Amino acid sequence: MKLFSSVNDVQNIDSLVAEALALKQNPYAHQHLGKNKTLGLIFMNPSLRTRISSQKAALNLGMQVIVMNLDKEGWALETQDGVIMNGTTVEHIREAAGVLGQYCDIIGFRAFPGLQNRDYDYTEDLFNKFVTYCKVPVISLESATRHPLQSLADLITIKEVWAAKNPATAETKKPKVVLTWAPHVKPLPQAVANSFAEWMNQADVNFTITHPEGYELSPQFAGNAKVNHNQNQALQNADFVYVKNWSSYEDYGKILNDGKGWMMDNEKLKLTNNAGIMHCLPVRRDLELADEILDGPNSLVLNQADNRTWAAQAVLKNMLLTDKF
Ligand code: AN0
Ligand code: CP
Repeated sequence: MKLFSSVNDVQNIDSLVAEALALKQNPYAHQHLGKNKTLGLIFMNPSLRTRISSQKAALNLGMQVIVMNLDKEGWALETQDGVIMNGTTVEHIREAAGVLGQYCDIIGFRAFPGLQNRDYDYTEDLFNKFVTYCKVPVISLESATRHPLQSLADLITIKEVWAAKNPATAETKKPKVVLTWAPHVKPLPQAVANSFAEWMNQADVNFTITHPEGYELSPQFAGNAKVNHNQNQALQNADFVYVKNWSSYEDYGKILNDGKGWMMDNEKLKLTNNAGIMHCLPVRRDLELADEILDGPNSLVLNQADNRTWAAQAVLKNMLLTDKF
């Protein structure tokens, strides 16, 4: 694997999940694989989980890790070609990425969307330019439209919990997975929801999306998933509920309503099949998700965060094993 930017970069998602679960059982089994290899983690936006879990994964494989918050610690980046750089930008992405690729064997890169111009964000211009100019394998640490390491960790969590709950029938019985929109006060990217939908559409699950009207995801990501604007109906008999806010794709980057009545709480939990409740974190308590859920027995948010390490380690191991190395 030379690029991990979406589910389409993975040959077999079940094998990748199995690989991650094997690494979770035996984290140091390949501790010499990364000897004298350097992972660079380059952030244009904040991070807690992605930053630390990716470092941990690389250290488990014996790699060296360099981290840079490029938006704050680097020179102001120009991304457009053919501009005379007589304004505020100091360094072009062509040189910045080219230089970073010389120092690192694999690079993780995070760049959120501006949420101003849908066409621009959905071309993944910045992420794709970084991939082109750094010339080494790249892992998305969340780009404008996707967060694949998160989605892989989410799938690992679902498979793991489902197998533990149904030891005899996990292989034959599909869980019902519901992605539900949640309220928020800031316009957030669609990336986590897009990516989760893209992975669930390829996984062995029954998948439903619920959100208020106007929050339809891009058809490219929603695919053939069932969409229900009635949250209570959608939650019926759910085995897993994935809670996430996103801003509108149609009325791009906008918050369309106050989201009253959409927060997942213990009342709504009763509609489900005692569902595991998921969120990628960071979560705003009692706005996106009720305290009582986060502090209760159904919350899987820490399981998901734990699985971020094994997701990253499975991807890194795969990259270290490609012909290039
Ligand atoms: C980001 C998002 O929604 O894409 C990162 C989530 C992992 N969340 C926030 O900005 C709060
Ligand atoms: N879930 C996630 O990606 O968290 P961070 O933004 O803290 O990395």
